[in-house]
Amino acid sequence: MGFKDLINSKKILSLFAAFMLLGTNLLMAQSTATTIAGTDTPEQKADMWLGVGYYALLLLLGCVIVAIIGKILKIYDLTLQMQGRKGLNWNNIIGVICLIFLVAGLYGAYWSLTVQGSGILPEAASEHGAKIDFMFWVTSAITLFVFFITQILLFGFAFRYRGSEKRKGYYYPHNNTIEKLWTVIPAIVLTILVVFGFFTWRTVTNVDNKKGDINIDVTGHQFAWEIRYPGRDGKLGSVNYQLYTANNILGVNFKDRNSFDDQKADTLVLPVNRTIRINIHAQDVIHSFYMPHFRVQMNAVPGLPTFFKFKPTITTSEMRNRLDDPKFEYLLYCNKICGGGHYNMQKVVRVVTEAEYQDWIERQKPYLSDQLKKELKLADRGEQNKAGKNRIALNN
Ligand SMILES: [Cu+2]
Repeated sequence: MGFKDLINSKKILSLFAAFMLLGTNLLMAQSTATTIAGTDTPEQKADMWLGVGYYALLLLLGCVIVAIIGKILKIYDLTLQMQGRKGLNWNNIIGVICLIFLVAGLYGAYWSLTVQGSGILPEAASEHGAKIDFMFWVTSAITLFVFFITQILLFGFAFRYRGSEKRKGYYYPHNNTIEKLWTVIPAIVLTILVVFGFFTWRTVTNVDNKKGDINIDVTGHQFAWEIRYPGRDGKLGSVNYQLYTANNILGVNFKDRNSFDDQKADTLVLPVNRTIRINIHAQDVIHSFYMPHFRVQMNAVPGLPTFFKFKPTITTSEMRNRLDDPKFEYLLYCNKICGGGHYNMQKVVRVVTEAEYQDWIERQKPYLSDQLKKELKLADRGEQNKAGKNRIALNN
């Protein structure tokens, strides 16, 4: 096989594509980690692509080296045969390669578990989070067990029973009992996992509305989250996208009395051990409201308000002590790649004591700003402005 054939080979090309993807992914992850503040300079981008090129070339080099070693072995084999000697034992070579692959692969899996695994989230900071974590660990334990057993059997058998002239293959085409076992056991395990997940999700999402729950509206748009608290009455005023203006970017309806005392906030501050209901909205594309430390995630869909109820159980300062990290903050992310500035949709979430919460909420500004008050008076005078406004709303 010449170099041209090597390049034309579909296998090599698909391997190359997979490697490119992996390399790009890895480098993009690294570059967002270092440029989280939104300073992705052209030099950094150039660096990233240089890195991708480097890994791609490295793969090509690796393929060429493997091909050359293969060729050398083949030539050596042919020379031996031409001299009338016994050629290389390819069955042994392939068997040993399988064994090396098994050991290297299992070590790779172990390395990934310890290195990437050490970046796992700290304990869940919400009441339902513990249930989600339990489910995660059960699923991981089962799948890891199956993974190790199947890989050892697969490559171990390929090595142990590699072709040999001394041995004759045992013809064993079918066994109904084994077929039944490997169909029924995975089916039972998967059913248990799915039913387990279904009931856990039900307990997380089927929560009654109770008095004293805190209702907060969070609206995603490209590229930020807007937060609205309900004010003293504990009720959020209704919203309508047609009421959108530059001063009323959430389209809050001020014909609804509940809106009058609504407040806007820059940080999501939550009192510990109170049930929080986050009403999730989106104004342009689908975003995803994601707070990993609380095991909370829900899509924000334009035109379809969703919600998530949960109870934070560990304050920020308590978590800082537990992790021995004085700079630790809970974070709210967007978990849908919603556009160029997606990485910037990050907000600090602070869990505080009830007293601290009361003190903080007192200091938040009303949503109904002075400019908005002026604007609303204008709107009252001329109903004919409404059509123009709607056009603005629709364009946004
Ligand atoms: Cu987003």
